[in-house]
Amino acid sequence: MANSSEHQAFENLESKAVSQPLVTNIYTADPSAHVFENRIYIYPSHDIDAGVPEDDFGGHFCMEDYHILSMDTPTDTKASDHGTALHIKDVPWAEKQMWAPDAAYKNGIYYLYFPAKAKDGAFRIGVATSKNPAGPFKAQPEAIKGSFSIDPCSFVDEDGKAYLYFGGIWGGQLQRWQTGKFIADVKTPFDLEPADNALALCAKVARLTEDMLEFDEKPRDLVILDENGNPLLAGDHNRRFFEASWMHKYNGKYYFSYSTGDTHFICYAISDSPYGPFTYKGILLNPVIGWTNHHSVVEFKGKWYLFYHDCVLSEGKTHLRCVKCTEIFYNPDGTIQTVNAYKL
Ligand code: FUB
Repeated sequence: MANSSEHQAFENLESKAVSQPLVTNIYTADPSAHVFENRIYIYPSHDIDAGVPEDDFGGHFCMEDYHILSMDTPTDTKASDHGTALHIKDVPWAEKQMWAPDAAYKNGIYYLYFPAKAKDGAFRIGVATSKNPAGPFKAQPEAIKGSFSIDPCSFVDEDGKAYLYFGGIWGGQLQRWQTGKFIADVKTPFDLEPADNALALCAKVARLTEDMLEFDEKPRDLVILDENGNPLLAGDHNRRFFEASWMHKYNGKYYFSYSTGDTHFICYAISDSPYGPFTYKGILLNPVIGWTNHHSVVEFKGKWYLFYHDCVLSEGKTHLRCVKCTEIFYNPDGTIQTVNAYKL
């Protein structure tokens, strides 16, 4: 905190928080929640303070491992920390920055999908496997072929087909892949961002192979349309995709939710197909304390929950976050009531 009035403003907001940190022994972020074996498992980033100065590329998010959390029910006030499930030293292709992960279960195996920067400076997405939802996980020796950028979200549909959603702009590098090859030489993360009146960059989606270890197809654009059926534009910062993909299904419809990055919302869009196109529907979560906003949505015993993070535990340090949970509510027309993480 820079000064006492900022500190006071922070304390006022903190006292209005609707949920408390699920763990306080470590900093955690980007919670991907799933119900495995009748228990809630949370796959978060593990934030650390390694003294890397803050920059626009996100260099200060310099995480080195993953810890998996679990809870009996989402209404527990505390989660259990299962310790280190995967460390970067055990991932042959990865050099640094283990960002937001996700997990899936299929045919008796748990899969952990995670992004990290490879030695050439490009983010790639890796996969690791375990027989246990809490790990430890063993990484594949190479990143998923054809993978790039960050924030993988795995989704296994009711017909057994599995998909990986991913991508993030700015520090997440999506804008550096527009030619199909990684453009290594940029001065800022904004260099290759499309003009405001051009189409927004899209999140990507690819079906996974039966063994869940590779893409079964070339990643496709996940297009988000506005209320008139037009794709969102790059200048539409309140609605366009930035990072933090999440997919869930409710009443037979596909809900794609994501962060708008520099405007700090979690928004959502609905489709009849896992590939889209999706139609923008609104804000799921208003901005939280800290720059980033990241989430997941999961059903447990007939109720729906939003997992998210903020920076309350570190008194506002943007790279030291804590995961939280709150119930969400659908309207009869399938839209979701916007969550405010702090009482108004
Ligand atoms: O945790 C590092 C990055 O911050 C994530 O990959 C983004 O989604 C943002 O939450």
